[in-house]
Amino acid sequence: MSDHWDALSHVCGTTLFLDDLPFPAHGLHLLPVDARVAHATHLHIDARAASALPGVLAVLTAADIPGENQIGSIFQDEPLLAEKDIHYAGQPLALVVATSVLAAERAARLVNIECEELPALTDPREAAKRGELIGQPRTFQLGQSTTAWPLCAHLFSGSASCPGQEHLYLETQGAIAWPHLNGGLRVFSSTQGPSAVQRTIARILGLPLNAVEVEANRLGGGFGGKEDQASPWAAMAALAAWRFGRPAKLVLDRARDMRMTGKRHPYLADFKLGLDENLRILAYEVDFYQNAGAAADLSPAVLERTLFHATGSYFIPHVTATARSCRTNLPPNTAFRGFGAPQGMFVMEAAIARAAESLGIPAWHIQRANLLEKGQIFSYGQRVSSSMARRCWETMEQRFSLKAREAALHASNKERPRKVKGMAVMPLCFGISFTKTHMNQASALVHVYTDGSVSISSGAVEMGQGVHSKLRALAASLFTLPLARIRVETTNTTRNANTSPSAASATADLNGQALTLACTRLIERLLNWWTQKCGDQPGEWRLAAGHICKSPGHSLSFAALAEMAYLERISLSEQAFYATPGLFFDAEKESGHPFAYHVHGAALTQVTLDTLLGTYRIDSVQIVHDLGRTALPGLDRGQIEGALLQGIGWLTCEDLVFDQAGILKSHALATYKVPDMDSAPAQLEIHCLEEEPNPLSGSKAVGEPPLMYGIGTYFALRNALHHAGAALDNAIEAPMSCERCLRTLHTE
Ligand code: LUZ
Ligand code: MOS
Repeated sequence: MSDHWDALSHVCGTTLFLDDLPFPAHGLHLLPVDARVAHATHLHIDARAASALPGVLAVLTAADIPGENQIGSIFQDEPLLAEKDIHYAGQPLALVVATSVLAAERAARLVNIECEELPALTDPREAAKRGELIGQPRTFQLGQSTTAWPLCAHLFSGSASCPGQEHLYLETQGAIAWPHLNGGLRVFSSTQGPSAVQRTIARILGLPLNAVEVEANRLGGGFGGKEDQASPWAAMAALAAWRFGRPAKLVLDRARDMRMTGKRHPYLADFKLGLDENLRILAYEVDFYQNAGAAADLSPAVLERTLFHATGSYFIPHVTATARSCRTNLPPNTAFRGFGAPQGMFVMEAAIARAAESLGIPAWHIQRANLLEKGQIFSYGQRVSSSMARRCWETMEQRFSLKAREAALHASNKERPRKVKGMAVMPLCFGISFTKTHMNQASALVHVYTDGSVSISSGAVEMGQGVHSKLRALAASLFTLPLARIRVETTNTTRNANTSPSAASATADLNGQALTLACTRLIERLLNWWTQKCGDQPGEWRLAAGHICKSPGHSLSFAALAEMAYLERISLSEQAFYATPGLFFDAEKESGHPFAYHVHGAALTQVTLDTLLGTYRIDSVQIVHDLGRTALPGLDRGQIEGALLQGIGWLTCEDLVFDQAGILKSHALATYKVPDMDSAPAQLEIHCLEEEPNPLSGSKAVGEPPLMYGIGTYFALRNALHHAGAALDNAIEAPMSCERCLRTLHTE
């Protein structure tokens, strides 16, 4: 059997995603009308012809919003429906409400949009020059880099850019809203953050939060794209349901989803790196330009995580890392697996690659000389609490014979000049916790029914990552019951209030801890009650194999216990709350202890590049990963494989292209190439280290960290280009598509 609870229903096609939920014949179908230009003013919407079509109830605009036309969470800078100005192509302008999808489509085409077009700003450097910044630039500093430069034997500088990325969750954005009793609403949303959706709807409709119930059932993927950006669609559905007193449904088709939603942030960066004669990095200065798009969304938080990861897996005594969030006329970029860390780590690796190329040595000589050691300090003041950076590296180096591989590669390249091999190591260090300290909280609600079966609710959203399977296994082990006796419920704001989104790789940690508390307290209550009832001493009864037992022969099934507890009016329910202890961050000093722990690892990647065609294949990715002790190795392996492939896609084939006017050109799967089986490494080896388990739960967070192993593929390709004698310059640009390889090989 698979570790994943939904595996069977996924394979059989019976899992209920949002679009599969029952929807009545009298329900309303919605379609947003979006901007086709990236920047404009004097917007005028003429919906007379559209509204006159049969089956069309209304074309709603900003003027129809009864509450506040505002969906911004960190900053209040984004309307649900445009008012006077258009800030990006794909921005929602109006909402067609119709009795069928077809009628809505017809009407949407008839909505006449007039506006005065303005020049679009797409380049973050240009935006920064014009003062188009979201929030203040931020600087993390350790030591004093200016004093270190004169001490460096080698200095390197350059620039790097890394691309955005389309989330491409299999299930597109969508929501269904139902009018509910006493003026309330029940909303089903494909969201990672039911409480975020609830807040947005309440604000748009001017309702108290308790009038809005939000439920997330199963998601066909989120990847961060539904952390904040599931909210507008749910707010639109709620607006229509509230206005017309009928159920209303909005599901984006793929084309609209691709052009209307924000993506991973593209970044530009300038760097300067100084090494001593032993390849120790003495100083690093880096300056990031984050392309935030047209509104803040989660950009300031993403920016912060970039700074937290700007030095990757290395200890650098003198660091000055500055980052600014630049407002442009692109769709507002948002959370995406890794949340700014991949960009920070990419630039660090770019600087090291640049140094290695100049010195004519393998980059791993520099990497290895600078790995984090226990007790050292990050630029944000937290101490390194683990020796896993070096442990993972050494295991990788020995297990996968790094030195021998390097030698074999050179031999092969001499022999076969057309098929050139390249290699790179990618060490990993990823901080676990929401960087906003207050978000590190969770709750769980547990019911035991009188037949001894168990129902669990928490803030954890199941989006395919398997968190419900993890919670289920956890409860089963605490209750010593078979999995079949445990049910994990949908995620619902009336059962778990004020929840953080399922994000930051922390969902299983946070909700698992709350669940452990709830189950433990409930079990203790039942044991204590029963022990007293029997007149026995505390500790004489314990729970094992679905029974409570005293000595052999003295046992009672959990089901019988539950039934008796009910008859004696003992509560069979428990709610618990968990907040990660020890976290703090002083934003004035840019210093503190933001992470519960770090996840480490090292990946060795080898590629073969066809120097005539620019095509390549990934021969192997071999990973040593700091996983801790896991109860569900299949699930965790699935996360590692999936994240790796997503990371490979980001920096190789996924080429997100906006033109100068801010129009998305790669707006369909015909033009936006996602990784497929041919992108997967021919050989994939994952070796997990258990020796430093998560002190709380055994296994360490695994959702995001392995994405960053994909960075190794980029640098392995660059290494192959280097060996092929291509003219590499100081500007290190991604993605490394076959097209870019070909151009790099053949420009003189
Ligand atoms: N979301 C968020 C995240 O709101 N804060 C974070 O720190 C974070 N980190 C990773 C992924 N999502
Ligand atoms: Mo996220 S990038 O929603 O963990």
